[in-house]
Amino acid sequence: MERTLVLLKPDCVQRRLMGRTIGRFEDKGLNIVAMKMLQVTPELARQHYAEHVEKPFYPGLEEFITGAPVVAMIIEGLDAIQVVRNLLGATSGLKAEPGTIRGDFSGSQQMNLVHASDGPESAQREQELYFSAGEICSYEPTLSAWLKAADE
Ligand code: FUP
Repeated sequence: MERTLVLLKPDCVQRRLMGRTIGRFEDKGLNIVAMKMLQVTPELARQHYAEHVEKPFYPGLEEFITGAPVVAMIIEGLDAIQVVRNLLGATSGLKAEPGTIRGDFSGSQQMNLVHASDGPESAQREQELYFSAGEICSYEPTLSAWLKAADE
């Protein structure tokens, strides 16, 4: 089992797409083990996007991500990091395949609705950035036996 950090970005919240986006993860059989709404501060934005802080697009990205609330989630499942990235689609909504969240709902590189960790290290780092251990609710979904074989 893997865990990954997902953010419903300000455009997702403002466009009333939270429910449909969360539904995509639930429909796939993934397990949401933590969730909260928060306002990203400039300081948190710089930590989250540490690898991009020096890039020319960073000031616009910070203004966007701090411009309205976000919803942060930890999502759990087999190969959850890659499975969630696949559900999101390519970074730019203009390039993302139809059927993906970004491909179906976004036509923008910046306003691409959802963030998800891109590997095991960032998943760990980003989970710790948004959640304390006590905010994570581990539980066994009663549906588990009907979502995958016992030896998977
Ligand atoms: P992703 O891993 O899909 O979130 O994408 P990146 O880490 O490459 O980029 C982080 C965020 O910066 C993306 F959500 C989109 C945004 N971005 C821009 O706004 N302009 C750019 O030129 C590149 C990325």
